Amino acid sequence: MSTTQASTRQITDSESSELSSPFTHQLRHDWALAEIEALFALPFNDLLFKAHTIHRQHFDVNQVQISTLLSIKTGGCSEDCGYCPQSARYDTDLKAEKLMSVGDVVQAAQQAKQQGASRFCMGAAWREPNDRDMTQIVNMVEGVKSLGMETCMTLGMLTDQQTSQLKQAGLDYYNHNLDSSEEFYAQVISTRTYQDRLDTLQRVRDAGMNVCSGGILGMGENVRDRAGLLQTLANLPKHPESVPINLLVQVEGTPLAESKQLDPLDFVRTLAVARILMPESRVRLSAGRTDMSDEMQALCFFAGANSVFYGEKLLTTDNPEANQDLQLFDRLGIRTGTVE
Ligand code: SAM
Ligand code: DTB
Ligand code: SF4
Repeated sequence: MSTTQASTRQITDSESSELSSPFTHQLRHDWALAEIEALFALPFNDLLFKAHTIHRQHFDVNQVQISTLLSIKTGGCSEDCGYCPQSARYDTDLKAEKLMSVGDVVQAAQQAKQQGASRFCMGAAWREPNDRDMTQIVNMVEGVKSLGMETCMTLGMLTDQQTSQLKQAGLDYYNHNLDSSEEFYAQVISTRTYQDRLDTLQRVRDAGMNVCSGGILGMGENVRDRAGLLQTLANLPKHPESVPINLLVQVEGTPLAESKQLDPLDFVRTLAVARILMPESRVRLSAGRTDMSDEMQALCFFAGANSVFYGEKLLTTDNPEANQDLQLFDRLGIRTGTVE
């Protein structure tokens, strides 16, 4: 094809309808696995075009929401999640620490706010919170909220009573990941079931909190597992408001430390499919960014990612320096103020 022909090519009917109609992508909760696998199988450019078009119909594509994480209770966890440096079962050089004081947590949140974060996410290495810790947890939520920040917590499985305590305290989001497809999940974690996780998500929903739920890529799963994870999330009665897609941080001593490296383009593909399936959700480019090039992250934002964890630490592992992120946002013309 000559250059002239290439530059005067008419867009096809299907491209045209993707570009013009905001109504072609109603929220769906009935995705079949085969349909999702077909999205994964699209040529990369077709998939990214589709995802970016949907992204543009639902969001300001130059705006990224930023949250800062804090580990409020580190290590010594009873569970056997094969990826996690905080499990007491693996020798990972991590020093276990007890639950932080409310004052220290609120101080860390204040610092995160000064650096520009709009949401503060507090994580605990627990299978589930103990009822006797709930007063301290509730005080943390109230303290962080009083700074004018959005709050998020990830504490493991919850009971109905605990979800209503958190809701009453003003917790905005609860993070609880499905991690992978139901089939692959069973190869990674034996101490609790996929159904346990779905039950907690339902309780969070019933209590009226926003749901944050996603998974981890690069654990040795296949495309069908990635499709299965996204299918389960998208077919929930309501899409999670926030969908974190983590790249496995390979921590020495964990069973998954030697997993085969994921092709970066397969990571981008998964983000793109998440964007197509859940058009109104914040898709979060989560753990693993220190192993990603700026160019790969730029592709992720193009594919539909529109939130990140911000600040030099995730829970126990490294995240890019705040300055480095600000420079990247600047180079990409991305703003981080919230518009919600
Ligand atoms: N203990 C609680 C739980 O498991 O629900 C909350 C904290 S847990 C560390 C939160 C999430 O971090 C996990 O569900 C998992 O998706 C993610 N995560 C843990 N270790 C990771 C790793 N090495 N790489 C990527 N994500 C990881
Ligand atoms: C999520 O999906 N990723 C974050 C947050 N939710 C809690 C945690 C990533 C943890 C990475 C390993 C660590 O730092 O310990
Ligand atoms: Fe414990 Fe959560 Fe880590 Fe699993 S992911 S070992 S539950 S801290």
